[in-house]
Amino acid sequence: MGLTDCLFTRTYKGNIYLCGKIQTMIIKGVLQDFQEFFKHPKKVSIVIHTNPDGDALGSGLALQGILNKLGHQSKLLIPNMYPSFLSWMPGLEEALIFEGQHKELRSFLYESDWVCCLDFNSLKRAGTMQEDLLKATSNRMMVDHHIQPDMDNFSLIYHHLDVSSTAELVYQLLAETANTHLIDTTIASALYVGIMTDTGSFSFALKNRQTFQIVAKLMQYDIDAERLHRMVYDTFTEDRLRLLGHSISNCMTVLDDYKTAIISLSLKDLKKFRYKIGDTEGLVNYPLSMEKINLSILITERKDQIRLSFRSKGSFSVNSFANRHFGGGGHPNAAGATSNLSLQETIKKIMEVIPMHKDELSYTY
Ligand SMILES: [Mn+2]
Repeated sequence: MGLTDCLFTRTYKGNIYLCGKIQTMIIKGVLQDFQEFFKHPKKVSIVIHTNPDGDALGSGLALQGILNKLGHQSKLLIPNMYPSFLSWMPGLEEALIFEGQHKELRSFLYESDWVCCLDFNSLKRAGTMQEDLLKATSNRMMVDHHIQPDMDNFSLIYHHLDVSSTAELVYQLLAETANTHLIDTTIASALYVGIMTDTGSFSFALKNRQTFQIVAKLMQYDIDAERLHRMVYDTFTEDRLRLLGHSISNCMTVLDDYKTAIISLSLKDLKKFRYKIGDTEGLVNYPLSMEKINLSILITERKDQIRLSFRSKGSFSVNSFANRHFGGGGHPNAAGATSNLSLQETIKKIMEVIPMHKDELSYTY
């Protein structure tokens, strides 16, 4: 089976297309709609989610690169600041950040013919930008891989659960619409960063061989994969590495009976290590490196709310867990939520709900 053999093959409920072989794919619109989108130059806002990660930024910058080559006028619009370990990504200097540049951002957004939402499944994930997105009269497209996409607020949807990342989907979409010839080293590098970061350097979310086939194709564009890895993962400040050490040594609780580890960080902890955006990125993954741990939870106190990150290995769905107890969501093995309780109350709630999942967490993986 080729890269794109199975798409646009079966009609389902009128305008919604579901792939016949891979039931986890949802496409709203027909191939021609997507082709037309690329073909006719227009003004396009590319919007990514709050607290943007490597996949959001990588897929956004790649799509922007392609659209601009096709004569579109496109800009990357971001709800809040990106982490410093991704700030080197080419093209980011031209992006507009809602927090700080909302006037300029709004004027571009409201004049746009299309808004492309990348790496998020519902407008609420755009946080502070949600209201403006709803007000803007532009057409909306979603390209995403998060569970249960909002079908109603988008006229075109390109969505697949069983892919590594949105970057992988952007590549697929370019292949479908015969635009891969426009990929260059910079665009390929951006897509590579998306796939690399959403798979934790090719260690999870690897559900199909297509991920590696696409990476192999990206390598044809002379990308420097080793350098890209170094730029993202080996650029810690001393404070960030010491915060990691502190988190594990002093702030982690291991619940052996529930195969769970919890790290909680107060504002005081963050301040002590001069926290900067991105400094806790990846921290939630460390407890899973313990042999018997199936669930890892990171609780971080922020000025206005508590942030929760959940990771699991094996069958325990953190998407369901985050949704049931905190109204959050994400993927089966990686999800997030927020809490309006205090840090202590949030920890207490977690300690209360974990025992409810004892049986589900008891497996050996
Ligand atoms: Mn993603």
